[in-house]
Amino acid sequence: MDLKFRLLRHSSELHVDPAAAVFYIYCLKPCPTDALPLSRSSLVRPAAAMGNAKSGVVSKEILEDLKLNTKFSETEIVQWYENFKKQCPSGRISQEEFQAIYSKFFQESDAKSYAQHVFRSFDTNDDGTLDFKEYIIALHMTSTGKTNRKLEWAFSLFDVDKNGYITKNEVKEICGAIFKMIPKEEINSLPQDENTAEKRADKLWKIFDKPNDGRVAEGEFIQGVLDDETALRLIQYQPMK
Ligand SMILES: [Ca+2]
Ligand SMILES: [Ca+2]
Repeated sequence: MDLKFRLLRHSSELHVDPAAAVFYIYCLKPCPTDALPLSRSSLVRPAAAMGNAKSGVVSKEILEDLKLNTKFSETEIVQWYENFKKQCPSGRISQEEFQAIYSKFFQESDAKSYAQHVFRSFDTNDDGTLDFKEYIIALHMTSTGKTNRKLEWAFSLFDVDKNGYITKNEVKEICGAIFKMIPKEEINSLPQDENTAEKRADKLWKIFDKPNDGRVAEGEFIQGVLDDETALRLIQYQPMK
């Protein structure tokens, strides 16, 4: 079984977003639950003891920050950092690289615009690249299940202009991007009322915009998805196979 399908299998078991699976591919981490091959003591060295500044040890500050703000252990973060530096010696992932990884994952469809939006949602400091910290936070947010954390991320994905509200046009934009990722034969088996990007957006918007004020705040979005299984399904794309 190739890496892609192994990851798809794991992603559906663990309700991991394809975005997280893409990140696992990036760091060549076979699956989220794999035991780490190296012992903790061999991985964690104090930054000051480093003989070579380029030896790829994560800084204590970033490590502490990520331990505090994600579910990952020190050992996991350190191993991801080592892999990250191997894959990405510059320490930054560009939008083009990110799109290329997505395209590998979705070979039968066009994931380009979705990848662009995902990249934008992870690039929290808007500098056009993803650094290690943004990368680990992204992995953390997308690899949890139906939790507020993942829904906060989903909200930021839909809030294209980052103004704190989602409008119907933004829902249309993201539904359009999601739709391009769905292979043709899967589209044929979708329910009548969600088999185009417009219908999907309409259906989703009806669930969210209850007071009809034309915009949805983060809290309304998260509550809407928690209250409605259909909304949870429609905001994301889980490949069928
Ligand atoms: Ca950035
Ligand atoms: Ca917005």
